[in-house]
Amino acid sequence: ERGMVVDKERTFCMIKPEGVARGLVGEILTRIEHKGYRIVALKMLRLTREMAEKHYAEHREKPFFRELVEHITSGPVIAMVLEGPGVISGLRKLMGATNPQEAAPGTIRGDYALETGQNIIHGADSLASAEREINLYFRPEEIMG
Ligand code: 3AN
Repeated sequence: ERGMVVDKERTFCMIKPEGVARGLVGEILTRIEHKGYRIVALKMLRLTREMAEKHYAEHREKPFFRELVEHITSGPVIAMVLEGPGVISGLRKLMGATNPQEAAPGTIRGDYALETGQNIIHGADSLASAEREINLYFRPEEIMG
């Protein structure tokens, strides 16, 4: 049934190194869980350069690509798969705007960040990105049904 499929929408989310270093993991997981999304996979890892370049492949030509890769590999991150109706766009709303100075109060970036390069959290921006990123970080058996 169609509704079932929509309820099972999944996205990829990452708490970036500065979020982990600043002790914001619990706060961020709380917001995600209180909203009603289900955490169906979660791990802490340190990205290799190779993984970071794959993750940010779409930004390869951007002037900040090098900085992005340096940053994301600078410390451990929390990688997650989240599930729930409309979770791809819903997570983006919880996160707030990419530039934290433009992110609304009440959003994660709006409440806890000031700089784009230190914006604490990543969320896939489309169904295609979500599928690609989930497969980059998790094997199917690591995701709880
Ligand atoms: P979002 O993370 O909101 O999807 P994207 O996909 O445009 O934003 O950018 C990916 C990451 O690249 C951002 N989270 C941010 O850390 C970094 N980034 C984006 N724009 C800039 C910029 N102008 N300068 C430095 N870093 C940037």
